[in-house]
Amino acid sequence: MQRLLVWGLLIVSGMSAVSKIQAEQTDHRVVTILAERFSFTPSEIHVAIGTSLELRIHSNDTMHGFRIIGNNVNVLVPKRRQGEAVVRFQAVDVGRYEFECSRLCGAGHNFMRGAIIVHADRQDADR
Ligand SMILES: [Cu+2]
Repeated sequence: MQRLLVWGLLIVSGMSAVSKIQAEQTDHRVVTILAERFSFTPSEIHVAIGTSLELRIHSNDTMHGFRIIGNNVNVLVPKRRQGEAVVRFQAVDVGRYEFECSRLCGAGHNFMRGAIIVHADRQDADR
């Protein structure tokens, strides 16, 4: 009986050590994006899986929108000098996550696109 208890304690302490390592490996990154007619800069953001990404989007001209396709993110980006939109994105799965302007802002509106690219390998992420 006592032996069983010792084993149980070993397993529990082993699990908490693993979750601690995972927590320490979570990268938090803040990226500032400039929105203007008709682009986002940067338009590609490369992160490693596990990254907690915070995007701070501000406009250099009129009001824009920022939508991540296939995700439920869709925010307004206030016009120049009126503040910024903050979007949080957890890089849970490897892949390419396209974003676009979601507010009709002029003739080139459809060109306002970009992507968050989530890599399995940390070395492929932006530094
Ligand atoms: Cu637009």
